[in-house]
Amino acid sequence: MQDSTDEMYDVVVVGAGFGGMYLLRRLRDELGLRVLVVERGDTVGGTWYWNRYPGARCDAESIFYSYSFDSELQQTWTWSEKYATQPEILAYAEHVADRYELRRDIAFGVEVTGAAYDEARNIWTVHTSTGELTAKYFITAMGCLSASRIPDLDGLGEFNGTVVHTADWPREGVDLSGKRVAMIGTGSTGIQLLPQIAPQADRVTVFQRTANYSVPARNRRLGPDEYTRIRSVYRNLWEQARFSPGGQILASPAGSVLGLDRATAYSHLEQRWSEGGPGFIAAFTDTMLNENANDVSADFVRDRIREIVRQPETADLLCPRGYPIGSKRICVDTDYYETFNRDNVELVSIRETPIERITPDGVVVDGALYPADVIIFATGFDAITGPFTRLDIRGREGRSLRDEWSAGPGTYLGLTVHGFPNMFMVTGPGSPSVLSNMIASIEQHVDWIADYLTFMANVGIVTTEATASAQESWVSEVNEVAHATLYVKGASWYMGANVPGKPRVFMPYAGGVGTYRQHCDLVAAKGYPGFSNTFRDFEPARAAVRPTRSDGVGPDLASASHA
Ligand code: NA7
Repeated sequence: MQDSTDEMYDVVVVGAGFGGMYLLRRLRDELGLRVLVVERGDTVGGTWYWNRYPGARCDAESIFYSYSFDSELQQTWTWSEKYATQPEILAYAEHVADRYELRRDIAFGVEVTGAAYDEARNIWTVHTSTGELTAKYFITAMGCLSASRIPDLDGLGEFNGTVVHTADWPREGVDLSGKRVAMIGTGSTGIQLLPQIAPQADRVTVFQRTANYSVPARNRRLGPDEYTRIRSVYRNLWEQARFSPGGQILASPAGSVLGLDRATAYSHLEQRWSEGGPGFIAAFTDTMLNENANDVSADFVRDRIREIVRQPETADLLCPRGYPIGSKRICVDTDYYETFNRDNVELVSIRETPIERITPDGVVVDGALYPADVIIFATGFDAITGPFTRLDIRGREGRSLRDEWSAGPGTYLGLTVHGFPNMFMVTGPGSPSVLSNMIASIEQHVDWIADYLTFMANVGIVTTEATASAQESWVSEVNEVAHATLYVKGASWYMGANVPGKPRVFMPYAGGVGTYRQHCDLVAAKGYPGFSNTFRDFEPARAAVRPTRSDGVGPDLASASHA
């Protein structure tokens, strides 16, 4: 890797997950730009590189949680299960890296610590653990859940046993056989992990602050016949997915639940429950819009929990209350609730009585010591903005992104930030990101950015920056859309509620992938309003630019050159 400022890249990208890999593919191979991707891990995969805890699995269907930009790639890769495991997703990421020879332009094992826009030279200086880089464009593809969090618990440093966070699981694994395990956190991760570790461990004590709603995955193998059928319609499926609310195809809702009697509503939900997967939340059109409608699905899940879990007190603690189903991310499990029927699993609620402290021997709650040899933190992430605010990113006049976002993130389209010229974000705050199938969002963001860079080159723009007013309107749009839903009623990481002191602002765009795409496409079709630009020192050729999509042919760059 280059470690001085004497050589300039067109683009420095942070992160070689699915966002960074597709950026490299498009910007390097189709736009002909000189791109360097900086990655702190030692291979590609991002989220799927780090989150290698037992049971880690994607809860978007594998046929959608994979790229659509190359139909040959799509037609030749075979997913073995409906919901892919972490090792299989990582293998896919590595396959993609090899197929497009991405590794040669990725600096592995290098951590970006900050980046600063140099106004005089119109370049970005990117600070890394091994030196500085310079580039015309700075693009982040850091994922939304990459800044993991271990809560600040008294005495943690004195614990005699092993401490591990699920997002930093040792590659060699953690031997839990015969061990007493304390598992803290019951979000999607804890819910996937528990059924895997309970059979190995001597004992697992689960510390639950908030009970989550979880639905069964009903994961299964994808047989050859099914795969042949999928391949024959893959392109069409993706075409629909791109314009769908969640960037993947879920069964259509059965209309409003409010006009239905409970038995009819329950029979719809029963069908979703037996089909499995996150489509449960989309059983009706108004689940996320109306509290009475939401109660029906929430009651249904509580009824199932009481049926599954034999001990009534444990079942009661596991029943989520006080917030709408779906307002915190719905969890998808395999045998989570069933695992509480095992003799070696104990549930401790820390809702009213938080963890007091950690001692050398275990976890203390309400004066009682729960002995442990291993503490597993399944405590999640400083989501969405955390990956940014952990870095020192400086825009025009040295303004700090951390300060700019101290009351909540401001972006234009979730892709750019006022005051930070020539910087773009993939799945940034204000985009559908975590409310969508990430791959659908990633492809759309990267395509949009690639098209915009092409447009800039064609018309001679050398500096582009979202205007304050465009950003304000987009932030209002994001807020308005969120406040029309029940998402804002849950103390979720979507709202920053899991991190003490973080502003409570709903961060993703809740209007759906399809609607968001239309917003972005409209901006492109209108010639990119909402930006203030400076131009090269000559009369620009006003080239016609047509937006492209992941499966489309890229714009003609033969005439495009960079200033
Ligand atoms: P989540 O969904 O943020 O879950 C973290 C869990 O850890 C959740 O149950 C938290 O309780 C709990 N937590 C967090 N901090 C503490 C403290 N200080 N004490 C006790 N318990 C705590 O993260 P996941 O990794 O499970 O999932 C993240 C996403 O990854 C997931 O949605 C998928 O998209 C994949 P809380 O609910 O905040 O009360």
